[in-house]
Parts: sequence; C-alpha cells; structure tokens
Amino acid sequence: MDSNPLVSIVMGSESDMEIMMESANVLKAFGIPYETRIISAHRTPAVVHQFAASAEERGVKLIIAGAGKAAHLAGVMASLTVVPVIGVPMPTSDLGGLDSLLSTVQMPGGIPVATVAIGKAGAKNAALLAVGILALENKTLRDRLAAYREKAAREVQEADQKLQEKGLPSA
Ligand code: RP5
Repeated sequence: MDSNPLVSIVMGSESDMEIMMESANVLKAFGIPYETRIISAHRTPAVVHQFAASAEERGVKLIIAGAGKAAHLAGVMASLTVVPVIGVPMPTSDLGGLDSLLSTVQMPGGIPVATVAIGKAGAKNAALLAVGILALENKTLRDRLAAYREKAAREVQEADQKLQEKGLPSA
C-alpha cells in the first residue's frame, strides 16, 4: 500500500479479494503505487461517495472496480468522479458472472466504465490497461510493458518449440 497511490483497486466484498489480487500483482510487478479498499455501492454507499469524490484530489489517475451480481460499484464510482474507471465483473455462482458482466458493461451513454473480462483474466487485464494508460506519459513504464509483452511471446514460442520436438504428452 502506498501513501500516494496512482491507481485505486476497489472491490465490493471481501469475497472478491482473491480475484482482485490479480490486479494488485500486476501493479506491484510494474512498480506502480496503488491502494486497495473494500467498499460496497449498496452496503457502504456513503463510503463509496466519499472515496470517489476525493480520488482526483488525492492524485489517483485510474480506478479499478471489481464487483459481482447486480454489480453497480464501477458505475456508481464513475458517476462520482472524472477519474477513469475500469470495471472487473466477478464470476458468480448463480449466473456464471454474466450478471456482473452485463451490469458493469451496459452503462447508459454519458458515464463510461471500461469493462474487462469476467474474473481473474479481467482483473489482470484491468491492471495492464492501467499500466498502458499511465505509460502514455512515462517512457520507463512503456518499455517495461513492451518487455512484458515480449516475454509472453517468447513463452508461447518456447512452448510451441517443445511441442514440435516432443509432441503431445501421452495419455
Ligand atoms: C457484490 O456482491 C460483491 O462485489 C460480490 O461480488 C457480491 C457478493 O458479495 P458477498 O455476498 O460475497 O459479500 O457486492
């Protein structure tokens, strides 16, 4: 946790924490100061208002908001600040996360929430998107992001080479 965070990671419940750790891990790896909070649009709405209203003056550049079911946290946050909000829909037991996805992504025109995939991939990509946006004004970060992509490409190529040499493992 940093006293001057550039990114806020917020989640609606403690039950979202395991998934939202994916965002935190990426930001940590890129050396980006971030903060994490559990704040709920329906259980602690006053805290959400206070938090969002103060984000810009505290120097926060991006908010990553993860929530599930009737997931209104990202949209409510976006309505309360001009700081861009990236929404991460949580997987759910009843509807597989489709409920979270639709309630995060289907914002009426005027108040955008940049919505990523459901679950861990989305949480990871939310942070990578934040890195990319911050990298627009930061060459060091831009080079780190390029190196991250190159490493991912190398890993695929190595896996393919191994497959060509050894074939599929026998069942
Ligand atoms: C949302 O409701 C949270 O973001 C969470 O994904 C979902 C379920 O919350 P719990 O009942 O597990 O606290 O507010």
